[in-house]
Amino acid sequence: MITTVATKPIAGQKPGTSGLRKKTPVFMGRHYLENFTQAIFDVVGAAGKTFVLGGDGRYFNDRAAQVILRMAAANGAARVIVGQGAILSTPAASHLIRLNKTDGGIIMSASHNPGGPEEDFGVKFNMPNGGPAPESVTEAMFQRTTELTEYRIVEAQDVDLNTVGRQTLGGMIVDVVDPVSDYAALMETLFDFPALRALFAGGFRMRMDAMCAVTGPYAVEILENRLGAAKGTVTHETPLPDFGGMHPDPNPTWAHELMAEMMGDNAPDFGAASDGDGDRNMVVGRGIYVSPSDSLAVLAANAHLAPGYARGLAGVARSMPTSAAADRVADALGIAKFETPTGWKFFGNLLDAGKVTLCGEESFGTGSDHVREKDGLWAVLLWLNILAVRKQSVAQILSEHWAKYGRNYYSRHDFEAIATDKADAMITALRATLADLPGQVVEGMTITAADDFAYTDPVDGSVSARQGVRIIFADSSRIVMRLSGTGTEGATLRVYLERYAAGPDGLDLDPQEALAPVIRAAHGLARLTEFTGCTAPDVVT
Ligand code: VG1
Ligand code: CO
Repeated sequence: MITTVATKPIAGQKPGTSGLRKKTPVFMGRHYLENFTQAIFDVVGAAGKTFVLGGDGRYFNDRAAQVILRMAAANGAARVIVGQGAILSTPAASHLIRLNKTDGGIIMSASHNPGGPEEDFGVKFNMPNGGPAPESVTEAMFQRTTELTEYRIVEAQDVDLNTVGRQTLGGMIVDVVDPVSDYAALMETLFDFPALRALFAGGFRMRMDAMCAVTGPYAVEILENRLGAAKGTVTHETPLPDFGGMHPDPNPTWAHELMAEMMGDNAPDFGAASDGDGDRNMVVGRGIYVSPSDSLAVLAANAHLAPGYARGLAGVARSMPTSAAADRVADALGIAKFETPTGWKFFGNLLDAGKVTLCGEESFGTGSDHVREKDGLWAVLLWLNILAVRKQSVAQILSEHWAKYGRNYYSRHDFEAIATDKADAMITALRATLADLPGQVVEGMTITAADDFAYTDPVDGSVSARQGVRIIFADSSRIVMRLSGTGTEGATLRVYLERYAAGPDGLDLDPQEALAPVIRAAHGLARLTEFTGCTAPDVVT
């Protein structure tokens, strides 16, 4: 029985960098999830359509899935494919959307933000290509939330999401599928599994920290069951509603257990971690951390060693704040390179048009045209494939890479939970100075350009303005500043810092030391402490 429920618009249902993210109690509030879900279906249309549904298993994931299913049925959807237990990693959801040629999907996740009754929850819509909805679509959804007067929902018992198989809800088919098997099969088509099995059989040791989030079951199946990595290679492998209290953000600060092991005596050959929804990855060698920007560059330079990329790459795209290390590889390979705003949704058109094969972001995101999301485990497998072929350590691969291309020293400093008005005031003041910056000398470095990044999509011509302030120096050092679009509390200021060393000397410095003048210049130019009261970053990556 379909019920039409009267509702009123709820303020602030504006999707950010990657969907709508709020504190869980907000999402659990009266009509909050229902209004946003109705806005999604009103914009994309549900009648007769097939969608994918799943999430990272965080608190409220299971309840939200039941609500979304009942609303899909009430809005006339023909079929929903759901991961068992309402679980799907973000890349696996993207794959299922594409594999089944569906009309899109709804992913429940707040990604790297902590989960639990007092933590974060999120919902986003992905398009039939498997990628996050573009700004035009998320903006239409937001507009719709401001004018809603009712939503539709079927009154029914919960669907049994624990059992794989077909059921019906109202007139709608619900197919509960194993969340891992199709994804694992896709990975087998891209990477040399026999070579990886031989690598592990030869004694190669790895640690994968799933951080009590969604990657656990995927990593256990692929690394331990299919590739023969030792049992226990994957730690924190059971997804928990509160991620076991962990902050599932794979960076040196939050994945500190992994870092300690990789920097310690008896470290394994290779380490990796992933985030809440499985789309991010951190890669660590024995005794050496790989910055995400360098990881993208190394993957681009070596991807042809894996069967799925043996034909070579069409091009490489990176988000604007990501270092230019990947550009140097693209230039050397003679392939196209693109610079997009932050957020995976901007890669979708380039991937669909076949202009790029690999994409990456400094925020621990790498992926390729195999899906339309970044993909943590994919990146880990590509690294493993490269290690298996080159038979070198991560440290050797990095040092050879820097010797060939030079090194883009890189770091991101995050200043969290700043009062929004203070952060806005700082950025506004900084914007006002941009026109006067070129020609100025700061910390001995001459500024050659300063702007607020605007992007014109080369495929559909859409324009996205104000995507981050950048200040570029004559020696190709660079400062970028922008405010996060995924947080749920106050503002997070991200300061991205880069400095290039051509080598052969000076390739082995501590990045924070190498970047010291750039860091000082950033604080001075933005009058960071004066505006925000912050002196030191909360997270350094
Ligand atoms: C952050 C990252 C961005 C990433 C986004 C979603 O956005 O900087 O690179 O695409 O998170 O990743 P922001 O606006 O907070 O800087 V995830 O793993 O949260 O889906
Ligand atoms: Co994520």
